[in-house]
Amino acid sequence: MKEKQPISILPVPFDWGASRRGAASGPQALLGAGLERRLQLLGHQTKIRPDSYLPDFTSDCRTSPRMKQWGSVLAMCEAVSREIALLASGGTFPLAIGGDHSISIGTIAGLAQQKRKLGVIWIDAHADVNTPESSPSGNIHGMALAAGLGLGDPRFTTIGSAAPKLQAERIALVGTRQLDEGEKRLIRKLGVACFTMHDIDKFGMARIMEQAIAVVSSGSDGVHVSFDIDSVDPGEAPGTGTPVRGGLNFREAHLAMELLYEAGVVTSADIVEVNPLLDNGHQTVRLAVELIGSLLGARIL
Ligand code: EXY
Ligand code: MN
Ligand code: MN
Repeated sequence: MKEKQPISILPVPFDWGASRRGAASGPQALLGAGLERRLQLLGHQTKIRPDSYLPDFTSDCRTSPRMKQWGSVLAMCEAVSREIALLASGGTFPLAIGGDHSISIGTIAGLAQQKRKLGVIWIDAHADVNTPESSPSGNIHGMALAAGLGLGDPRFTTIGSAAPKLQAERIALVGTRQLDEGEKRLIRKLGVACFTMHDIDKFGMARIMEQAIAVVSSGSDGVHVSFDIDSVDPGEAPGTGTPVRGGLNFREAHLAMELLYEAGVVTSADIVEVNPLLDNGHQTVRLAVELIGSLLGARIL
C-alpha cells in the first residue's frame, strides 16, 4: 500500500457460496472485535462502507446442482465488483471482509477494471479453481479463482468486463493441501505456482513467501492478497466451514502477512471464510483481526 493511503473496508456478509451457514456473520464479528480501531492504531485512516450497496439477494432462487444458489452469488458479486472498482478508483486501499470465498469473484472483477496485470496471492487450504463441471460440491466458493482466470460459467467470468481478469503466471497459491482431481490437472496445465504445505514444511515460510511474492509482483500493476482463514491450522482457526488439518501455524500465518507488508507490493486484500458460529469463543475472529494487522503494518518491535 502507498504511504498514508486510506483503507476502505467493504463488509460482504454473504455465505451462499458455501454449504455451511455462518460466514455471513464474519464482517460483523471482525468489526466487533475491533478491526477498524486496530488499523487506526497502526496509523491508517479508515472508512467502512455501509452494506446497503448489497442488493436483496435472498429473493433470488436461481440454483442448479452444479452451481448452488448461483442467482444470489451472482447478484452479490456484481455489487461487490461495482463497489470495489469505485473504492479503488477513489485511490483508497480496498479491504473486503467476508463472507465466503465466492466474494472474491466480485473483488477481483472490480480490481481488474483498473489493473490489467493484477497479481494474486491466494492463501488457502484449497485452490478454488473448480469449474461447474469439475466441482464435486457445486459450491461456488470453490470456483472463485477459476472465475478470475476466465474459467467457468460466463455469467461469472464476464462480471465487469468480458476478458479474463487474471493471468496464470501472476498467481501464487500458498498453504495448499486439499485439491480435487480436476483442480490438480488445471494447476499443472496452466502452470500456476502452487506452494503447498509440503513446500512450506520443507523450505520454511520465509523462502516460500520470497518466491510467491516474486511470482505475483513480476510484471504486475498491483498485488491482491486473498486470505482464506482455513489456510491456518484448525487448531488455531477452528471457526471456518471447510477446515483441513495440517495447516499454517500461528507464526507462519503472521510471517506470511508481515513479509507481504515488508515487500511493499500489496494494493488490496480480502479476508474470507471466518465463521463465528463455528468458532471456539472468539479465537478465529481475533486471529483474523491480528493477521490483517500484520498485513497492514503491525510489528513486534
Ligand atoms: N474443493 C472443494 C469444492 O470445490 O467443493 C472445497 C472448496 C472449499 C472452498 C473453500 C473455502 O476455500
Ligand atoms: Mn477459499
Ligand atoms: Mn479454503
